Amino acid sequence: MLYPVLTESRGLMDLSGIWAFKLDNGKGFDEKWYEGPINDTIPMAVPSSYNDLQEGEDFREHYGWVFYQRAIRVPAYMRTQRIVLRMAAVTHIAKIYLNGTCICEHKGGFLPFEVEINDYLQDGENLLTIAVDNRIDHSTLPVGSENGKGMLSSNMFESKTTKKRNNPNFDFFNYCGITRPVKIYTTPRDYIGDVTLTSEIDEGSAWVNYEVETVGSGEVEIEVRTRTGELAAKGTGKMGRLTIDNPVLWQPLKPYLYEITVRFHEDVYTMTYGIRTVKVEGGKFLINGRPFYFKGYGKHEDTFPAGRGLNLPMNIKDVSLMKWQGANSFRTSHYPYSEEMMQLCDEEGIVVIDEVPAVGVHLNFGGGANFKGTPRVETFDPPEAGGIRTFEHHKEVIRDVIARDKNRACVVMWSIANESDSAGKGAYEYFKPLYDLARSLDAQKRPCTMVSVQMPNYKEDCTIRLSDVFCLNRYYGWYNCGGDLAAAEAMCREEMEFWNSLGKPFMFTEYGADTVSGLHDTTPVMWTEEYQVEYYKASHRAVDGMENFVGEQVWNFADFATSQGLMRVQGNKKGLFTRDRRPKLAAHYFRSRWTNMPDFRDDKNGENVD
Ligand code: BDP
Repeated sequence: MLYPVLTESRGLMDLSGIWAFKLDNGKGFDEKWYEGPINDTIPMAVPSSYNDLQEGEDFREHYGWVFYQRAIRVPAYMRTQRIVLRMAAVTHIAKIYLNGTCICEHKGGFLPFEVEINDYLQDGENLLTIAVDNRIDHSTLPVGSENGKGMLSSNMFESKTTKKRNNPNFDFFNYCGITRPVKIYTTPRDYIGDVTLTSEIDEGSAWVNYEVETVGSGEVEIEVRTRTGELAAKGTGKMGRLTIDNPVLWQPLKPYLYEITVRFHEDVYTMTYGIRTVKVEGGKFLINGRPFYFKGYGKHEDTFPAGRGLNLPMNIKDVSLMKWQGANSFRTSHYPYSEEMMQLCDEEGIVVIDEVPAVGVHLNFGGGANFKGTPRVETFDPPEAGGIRTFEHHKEVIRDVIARDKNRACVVMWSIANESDSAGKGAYEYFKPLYDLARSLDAQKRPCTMVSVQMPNYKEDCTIRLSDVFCLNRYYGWYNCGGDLAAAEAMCREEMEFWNSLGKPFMFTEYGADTVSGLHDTTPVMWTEEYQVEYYKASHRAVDGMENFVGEQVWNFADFATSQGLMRVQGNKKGLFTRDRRPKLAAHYFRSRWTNMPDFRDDKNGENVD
């Protein structure tokens, strides 16, 4: 799906701003709040998560629907064109009403969707209402407990409350709302529907293969220009292969983006594109044929008070901090990040593992703060027996993330899930078709992975049969052997020797220790800044030098909000940075480690070779 841009043929209006907002009191749909201006609303920022923008538990922990509303007018000169309303992310379920008519419904909180609105627009003022449901259960991604019931991780014993609430089967706060921009864009009636690009490189030469999807009649023309505007290649026809002379490649931290212009009849679409290749060969992860080493993080889109709302200044700051630390990559744990962040990574040369929102596909374990999950149910049992019902939706999110991000140079691997029940009965049967789907949809044929949870029976993990790269979340020295780093190091090494023996690349996609900023001790005890540093040093002693170990992504870049729980101190504290991006001791430790560590394994001097 194309990102909306302003061109000589396309209009663009951003509907960001203050909208009217109201929590559903259970009557919103019966009273048809979408048919007219809603009474007693409060102002609400769009885009943003709403949860932290008003005080009190009832607001923050609201369970169910909320309504957003605003008036829109569309300039008369645009009305001859095709007019599209595009939501970049509404978490988790949306119903879109225009002048009282439901024009679109969508499930999934982290990917864009759109609807043509010409037939519903009136002259003058139009009433746009977006109803948003934040409920999660065994059919949603991410997964929550069924029907607003279930054990909270803060409960040692069963609670008698009948109050329904979201019980995430994952370790981050269930921030909701219209979290990314809502836009209106226009195209001519005959228009460019999609563009797919792939690259080949060979000893100083490069080719860009393109395929353009169109609606209507006309001829396709495509141009590739350098950053300074010189023509690098051009072609005609819906698909073709363009030769790029003297190509400049997109490289980690040394990005180069070409400008692509596609014309079709009256329509013009422009985008940037980086030429690079990605391949797994033996135990190596090759970018442009060179063995890359991932240095970076699992992250979250999580800031105060926007929650998961698009925060452009923080995105810029985060990439700046990554560079300050000598990092080169991150994973979009645990859902696709904003298109603006992906564009920034293309422009800044930050390598991304792109993850779908499949977290919590493990009914006996909810990750981090929630060890309980939903007991006595096998994850992949048939739905009638209480098993997970995410399979069809899982296919949708894979399809949609690839449709959105397929042309991005920064994306080097797809992550099909985080910490699923990948050693459970039926896991291979559930996941094999999903890997097949991702592989068939991605024209760039990027490697696929699934991030696996620490478990004693790791040799039964179905990722061994399915993944191109083994991505491991390991907490030796925290959830296991906490306070005994010598034992942690030995156990970690023993397991890593197993992964190293399989002949494929493997890496840490999570490892870390909760650390409250400002807690210090001469003896490094758990929760202190000193312990976090010692924890990482022990982990590194266990894996450094292993032949097929291709990277280290810490958990987490920064502290982040979670559900309340006995193991969470106003959120998860495993950040190298605090939530407001102040460095802990470990941030300096990694800065010194990573700035002395090359981005490519074939670079013995610590200098990257062009
Ligand atoms: C893993 C999860 C991650 C958690 C982390 C933790 O993948 O979402 O936040 O551990 O416990 O279970 O900190």
